[in-house]
Amino acid sequence: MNHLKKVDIEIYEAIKQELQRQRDSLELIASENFPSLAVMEAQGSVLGNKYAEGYPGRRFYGGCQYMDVVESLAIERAKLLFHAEYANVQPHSGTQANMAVYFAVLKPGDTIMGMHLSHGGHLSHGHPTSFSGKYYKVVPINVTKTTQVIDYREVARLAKKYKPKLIVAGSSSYSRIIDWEKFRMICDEVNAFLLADVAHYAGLIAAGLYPSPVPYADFVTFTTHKTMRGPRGAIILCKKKYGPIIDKMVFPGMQGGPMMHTIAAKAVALKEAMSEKFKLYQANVLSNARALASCLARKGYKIVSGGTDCHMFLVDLRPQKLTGEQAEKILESANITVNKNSIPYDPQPPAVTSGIRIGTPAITTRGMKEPQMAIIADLIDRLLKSRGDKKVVSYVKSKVKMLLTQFPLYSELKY
Ligand code: DSN
Repeated sequence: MNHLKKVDIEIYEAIKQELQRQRDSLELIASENFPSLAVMEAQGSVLGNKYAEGYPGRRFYGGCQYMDVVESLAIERAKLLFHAEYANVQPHSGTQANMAVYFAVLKPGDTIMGMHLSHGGHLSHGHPTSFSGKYYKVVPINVTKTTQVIDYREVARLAKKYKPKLIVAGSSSYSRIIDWEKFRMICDEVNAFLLADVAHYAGLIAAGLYPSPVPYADFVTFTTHKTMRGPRGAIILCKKKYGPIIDKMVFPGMQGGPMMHTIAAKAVALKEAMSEKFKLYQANVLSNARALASCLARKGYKIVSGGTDCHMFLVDLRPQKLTGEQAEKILESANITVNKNSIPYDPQPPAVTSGIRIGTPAITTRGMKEPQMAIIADLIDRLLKSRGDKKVVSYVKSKVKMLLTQFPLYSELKY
C-alpha cells in the first residue's frame, strides 16, 4: 500500500484502521467473513480496468480475450460446484440477483410469496420498503408462532388461495433446514416459479452440509461473500432453459459492465470451495454455531426455534429484558460485533428489535473451534448480564483481545 500511502493518506489511514478493527473484533455478524489473500489479490487486480459488456465470446468491446477466460472459468466452476445446469456470475449483489430473476419472469403487479423479513426473509423477498414490495403483490410467509419454523401446510394453503406466480424461499436469518422439495411441490400445484435464495447457506451447500435447492428450484441465487468466503457479489444458477432470459435481464436488462475483477475473485473463491480444506472449514462453521447456541441456551438464553442447522441463529432477548439494539451496543463496547435482528412476531420495530443474530463463519475462518465457543458464550453472558458495566466491559475487552491474539488475522498484511 506504499503508493496509496503517498497519494492519499486519509484513505490509507482509514483502510489501516479498518484492518486493525477487523483484527481486534470478535466478528459474529453471520453475513460477514474474511476472504483469502488470493481472493483479495484478484479483486484488487487490473481486471477492474476493463469494460466487458456482454458474455464470453459475445462482448461489446475489443480486447476481451482474458475476460473470457476469467468469466468462463467462474461459470464452469459455479456449475460444477453446485451441480447446476447454468450460471450467470455477473450480478453485483444478492438483491440484484433476485431482481434479475423477478424481472425475467414477472410483470409489475404479479403476486409473489416470500418469507417475511422478521420471519427469516430478506428485504428483496417482498418487503414494502424494497422494490420487490413495491412492484409486486406480496403474500408474506410467516413461521409458526409456537415452533418458529416454516409450516409447509400453511404455505400450501396460502399458495392455493393467492396463486403466486413465484415463490421465493430462502433467508437471511432462518436457522433451520428449508425443505426445498416441499416448496417445489407447492409451486407445482399452483404453477409458480421457485426461486431459492441461499445467500447465507451457499458455503454449507457447496460442502454438502445443508440441502441443495438446485435439483428443485427454477432459480437459485446466492451472494459470494458470506459462507462462500469470496468477494462481495452474487451468482444466479438456473435450469438451462432459463439461461437466455437470465443473461439478457442481467445485461443489458439491469446492469452495465460486469465487474471483471470481482468475477475473477468469485472464480478463485469457487476453486477454493472445491477443496477438502473448505469442506472441513464448513464443518467447523456448523459445529461452532451449534456449540455456541447450546452454550448460550445452557446459560438461559432463548434461541429462536430452539437451535440451528446452519452457521447462524437468533437469540430472543426478551427474557433478559434487553432489546437487540441495547445488546448490540453493549457487546460492541467490548469489541464483540453482532447485529440486532427482528425475531418472529417481534413487538419491537426493526430499528430496535428483540433479538440479535449470531454467526460463526468469520471466527471459524480465524481458526476457532468448540472450546472457544464456550469462552465466547461466557463473555457474551457476562457482558449482557452486567448491562454494560464499565468494569465488566474492560474485563471482557481484555479477554477478547487475549482470545484474538491466538487466532491472528491477515498477519501477512503489513500496512
Ligand atoms: N445484509 C445481509 C445480511 O446481513 O444477511 C443480507 O443482505
